[in-house]
Amino acid sequence: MAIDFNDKIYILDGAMGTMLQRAGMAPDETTTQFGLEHPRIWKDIHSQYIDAGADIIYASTFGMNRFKTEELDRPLHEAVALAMKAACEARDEAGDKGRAVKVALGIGPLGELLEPMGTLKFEEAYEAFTDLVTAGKDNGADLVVIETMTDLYEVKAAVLAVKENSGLPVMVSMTFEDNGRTFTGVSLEAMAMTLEGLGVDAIGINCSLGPVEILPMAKELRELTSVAVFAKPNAGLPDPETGKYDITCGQFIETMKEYMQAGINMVGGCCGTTPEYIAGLAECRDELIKNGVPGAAGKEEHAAGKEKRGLRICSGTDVVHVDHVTVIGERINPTGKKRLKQALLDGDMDYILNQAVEQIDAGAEILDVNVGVPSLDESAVLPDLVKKLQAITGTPLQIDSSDPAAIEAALRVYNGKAIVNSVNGEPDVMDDILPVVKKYGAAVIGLTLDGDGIPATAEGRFAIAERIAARAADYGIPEEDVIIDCLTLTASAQQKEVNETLRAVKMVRERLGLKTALGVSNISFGLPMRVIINRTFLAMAMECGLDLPIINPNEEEMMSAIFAFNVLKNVDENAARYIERYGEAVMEPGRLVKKGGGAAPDSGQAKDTAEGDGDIFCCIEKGIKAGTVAAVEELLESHDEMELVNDFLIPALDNVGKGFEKGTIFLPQMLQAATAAQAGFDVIKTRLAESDKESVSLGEVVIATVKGDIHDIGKNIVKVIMENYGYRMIDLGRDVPAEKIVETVVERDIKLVGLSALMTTTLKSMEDTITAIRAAAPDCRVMVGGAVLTADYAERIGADFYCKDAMKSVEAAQEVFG
Ligand code: THG
Repeated sequence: MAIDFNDKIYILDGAMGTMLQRAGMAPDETTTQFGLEHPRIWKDIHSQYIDAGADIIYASTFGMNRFKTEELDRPLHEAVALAMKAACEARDEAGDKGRAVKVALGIGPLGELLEPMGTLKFEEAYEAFTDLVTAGKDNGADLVVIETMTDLYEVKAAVLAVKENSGLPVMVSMTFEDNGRTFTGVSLEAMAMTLEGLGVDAIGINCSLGPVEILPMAKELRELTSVAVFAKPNAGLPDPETGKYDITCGQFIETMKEYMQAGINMVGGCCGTTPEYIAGLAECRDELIKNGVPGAAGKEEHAAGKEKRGLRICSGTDVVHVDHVTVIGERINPTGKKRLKQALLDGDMDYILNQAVEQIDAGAEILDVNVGVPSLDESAVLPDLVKKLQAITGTPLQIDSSDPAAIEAALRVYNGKAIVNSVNGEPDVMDDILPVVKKYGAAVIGLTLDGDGIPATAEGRFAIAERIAARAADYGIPEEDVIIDCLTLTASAQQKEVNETLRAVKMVRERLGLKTALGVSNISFGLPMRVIINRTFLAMAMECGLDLPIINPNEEEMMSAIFAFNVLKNVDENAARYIERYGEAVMEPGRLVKKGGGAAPDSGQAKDTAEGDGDIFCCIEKGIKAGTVAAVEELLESHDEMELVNDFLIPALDNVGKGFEKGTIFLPQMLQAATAAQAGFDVIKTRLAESDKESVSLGEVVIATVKGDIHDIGKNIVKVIMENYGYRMIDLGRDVPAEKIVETVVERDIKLVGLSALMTTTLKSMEDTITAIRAAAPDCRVMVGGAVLTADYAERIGADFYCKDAMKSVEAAQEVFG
C-alpha cells in the first residue's frame, strides 16, 4: 500500500504541544496527559490545521508506548484509540466538505536507549512499536509517521513493526544537530540509504532547529534519496527563558518557500508553529504552483540521481562509497582457521572482535562475517556476532552465509545497509535469498555458478551474471546494489581458467555496468609464496575492473597494491588516501614501519605487545571488555591501583573523549569504550576491597533530572561516562524536587551536582534548584546540561558549568576534584 509522495507538494501540520499550551496545558503536564483529559481540544486543533491547509495530520500518539503507561493512566490501546478518534473525526468532517485529508499514527522515540547504548533489546523495541502500530491500524490510521528519532536502529525496529504488522505507508523523520548528525551520530546519508532500502515512503528532518538551519540539510537529503523528502522545522530556536521560538510566521514561510523550490515536497512545522504558519505554507505552495513550480522537482529527476549515487554501504554512522577499490576483510571466517573455529564454539567473542579491530586498523573498509561451523546454529550465532561487532565498530558489515534464515536474522539486527554474501545463479537459491535482500535493503554478491557448477569460460559466467541481475531486478533490487563475483579458481589446478575469470570480470563491468567482487586468495592454493601470486592476480583483476577484493588486509603486500592502484587509476584524488597511509612510512624487508621507528599508536604510552590485544589503550578505545580486564590484571602486577587509573584508564578514555569532541567517534562507540573501562575499574575496585585500601573514587557527584522533567537519557549517559572515569555517581533519578537534591548535598558534603532538563518548561525548575543549592551549600558547584540549554542561559541561571555533552561533565569534574 505504498504511496508515491513525490507526486505533488503536501502540506503537513504544525505543533500540537504549542497549541495545547495555548489551550491551558500546565507546564508540568505532557501533551499526552493533557490531551487524554481533553480529547475535544485535540480534535479542535486537528481541525484548525486542516482548515489551514494540512493534507496530512499527525494523531497525538507520539508519546504513547508501553514504557510510558504511567503517563497514560490507562491501557495503551485505549489511549491510542482516543488520540486516533480525535484526529479521525477531524479528518472525516473535512471529508464531508470535500477535503481529502490523511491521518498519520505518530510514533516517537520509546524513551529508552537500545543496545548497545542502553539495555533495551532490538526485538523488545520491535514489540513495543508493534503494539502501537496495531492500535493505530485498528483505529483508522491512513499511514504512520515515525518522527523525532535520533537512533537509526530504533527507527529500523519501528519501520519493521509497521511493515510487518500493517502494510500502511510510512514516513520517517529524524532530528539532527547543527553538525549534520543526530545525537547518536547518524548522518543524513546513512539515514537515507538505510531507510530507502527498508522501503519507507518518505524521509525527512524534524524538530531541534529552525528552517534556516535545516535548509542545507534538507537540500542535501533531497540529493541523497529518490523517495519523497519532508521537513518540519521548529519556529526558529527557543528562548530558554520564555520558551518562545524566535522567528515569525512571515520569516518561516519565506525560508520554507526555498524548501519547496528545492524539491522538498512535504512541508510542515514542529515546535512553536501554529495554524497560522501552516496556512502560510499552503498559500505559498499554491502560489508556487500557479507560477509553475511543478510539485516536487520531478520524480524522474530523483530516480535519475540514483545512478549517480552508485553502490554505497553503511552502518549507523559510517558510509562507504564503492567508487574506488574497496577492501573487504575476510578474516572473520572459520574456514581453515582452528583458533577462530574454537572461539566460535566457545563463544569467545573477544577473540573475534580483535580480528575485526585488527582488520580495520589494517585498512579494511567492510568486514565479511561468516560463522559457518557445522555444529553451530548460524541463525543464532550470526545475528549475535553482528550485534557485538556493530557495538564496537562503525565499519559496515558483509553477511556471509548460504542459509537464508541466518542471513535474515543477521540483516534484521544490522544497523545500516549491509552486503549479503552470497547468492548464485540457481533459481531456487535466488528465490530464497533475493527477497530477503530486498526486504532489508541490502546489496548482494552474486556468484557466477549454478546447478551445473562454474562455467569454464568467461562467456558462460557472464550469462549467469546476466540471469542474476535480471532476477534481482524482478525482485525490485536496484541495479547498483548487485555485485558479481566471477569466481577465482586455483591457478595450480586450473591454470588456463585464470584468464577466464579476468575476462569475465571485464565483461560484467563493461557490458552490465555492475560492480564486481573476488575472493582473491583462492588463486594461490598449493603454490609456494602465495602472496606473490595473490598480489599479482589482484593487480591484474583490478585492471579488469575488480571493485571489491575480499582479502586478508593484514597482508601489507596486498594493501599497498590497492592503495597504489587507486592512485594510478586516478580515483584516489591527489593521492590523498595513499599519502595518509604511506606519507611517513618506510618499507623494511617484509614489514611496514612508521618513520622514527616503533609501531606504537599515538598515545605513546601504549604497551608494546606482539598482537596488540593486550594493549589496554586499544582495548578501551575499541570497547573490548575482556581484553581490558586481562590488561588491567597484567598491569596490576607492576603498577599501583591509582597509577593504573590515572596513567592508563583515564588517559585511554580521554583519547576516546577527544575523538568524540572532534566528531570522529560517536555516542555508541564512546559508551562502549566507557563500558570496557568500567570492567577495568571493577577489577581495581575488587583488588582495593581485598587489600583494604581506600576507595578508588575520584570524587562523589550527585546527578538528577530536575522537578517536572521526566527525560533522563542525557543524565543516564553522563552517569555511565563519569562512573567510568572513576567518579562515584549518586543518581537521584528524574523529576527530582530541589529539596531532595539539597538534602543529599548537605548530608554527604557533595562538591559537585549535575542537573539535567530537556524541556524549556523545566528550565525554571533548574534555576530554582540551583538557587536552593547555593543557599544551603555555597561551596558546591553545579553543572547543567540538556537539549534546550545554551551556555548563555546556563550562566544566567547561575550554573558553574555548562555541559554541552557528557565529555564536558568529565572536564567539569576534573576541574572541581583536581
Ligand atoms: N567469493 C566470495 N566470498 C568468499 C570467497 C569468494 N568468501 C570466502 C572466501 N572466498 C574468501 N574468504 C577467505 C577467508 C579465509 C581464508 C581465505 C579466504 C583463509 N585462508 C587461509 C589459507 O588460504 O590457507 C587459511 C589459513 C589462515 O589464513 O589462517 O582462511 O571467493 N564472494
